[in-house]
Amino acid sequence: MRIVVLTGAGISAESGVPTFRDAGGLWEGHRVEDVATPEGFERDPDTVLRFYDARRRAVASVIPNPAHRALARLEGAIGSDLLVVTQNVDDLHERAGSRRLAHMHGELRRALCTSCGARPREDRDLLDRPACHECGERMLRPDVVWFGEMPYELDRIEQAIVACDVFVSIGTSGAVYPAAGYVALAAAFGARTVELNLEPSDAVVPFDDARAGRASDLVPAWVD
Ligand code: BJW
Repeated sequence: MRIVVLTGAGISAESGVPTFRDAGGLWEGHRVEDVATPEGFERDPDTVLRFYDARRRAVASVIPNPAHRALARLEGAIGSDLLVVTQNVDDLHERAGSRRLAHMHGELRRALCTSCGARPREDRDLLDRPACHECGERMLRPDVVWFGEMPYELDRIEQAIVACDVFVSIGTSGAVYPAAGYVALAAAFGARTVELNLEPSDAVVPFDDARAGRASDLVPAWVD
């Protein structure tokens, strides 16, 4: 049975990573257009770099929770029949042991060189303007996908969705495209669709099975 799992901020919430759109969420104190658009970065790069440096350091201090670990166990059981597509820029899935993973909105622990396009692993604060390992320019930004930019690995993700038997959405509000459209794509190609979320999301089409609760309870129960 081929399974595609789409994860969002809700799966990392119980590890201590704030979600975006809940009260007190990540955008609190920031306008989305100031910190998560290319235009915001152009206007005020220091504010954006400070925001992402702080988040990268915060994520380094938290650990995967039972939901991340359950998905890693599922990969251990079914191997290449599973693809985890995450919208999250943290690395909690890989730290839990997942390897078949697509980071469609990029990764906080990587930088993107705006001069040569290199995407090096980068643990230094980007606000300090470190030089690119490839070309030496001091023009690094976080390797994350902002509004108006093209998400990563779309071909691989869509091929897996149209071929899957089960599509599972975990901890995402369904507010951001193209990820929000994946349940409709999966349903159109005959997959059974399942949602595991604190509360039912704003999905474009209803899920076949929607379970409400905390990811750290629902995901292990669904996997095991
Ligand atoms: C729990 C829980 C617990 C809490 N247990 N659950 C079509 C229509 C309209 C607009 C568009 C459209 N297509 C494109 C657009 C424009 C735009 C868009 O979607 N705008 C919307 C505002 C409508 N999209 C884009 O610009 C995208 N690019 C693009 O489309 O390129 C062109 C293209 C064309 C054709 C095909 C393909 C592409 C890029 C979007 C980039 C999003 N980037 C961000 C920031 C990343 C960097 C960073 O982290 O700062 O990604 S925005 C932010 O939202 C982040 C997230 O990955 C993303 C999704 O958020 P998520 O994960 O759903 O979090 P929340 O907070 O919204 O929800 C949390 C959920 O968890 C809630 O439901 C809670 O209930 C639940 N929860 N605790 C279980 N313990």
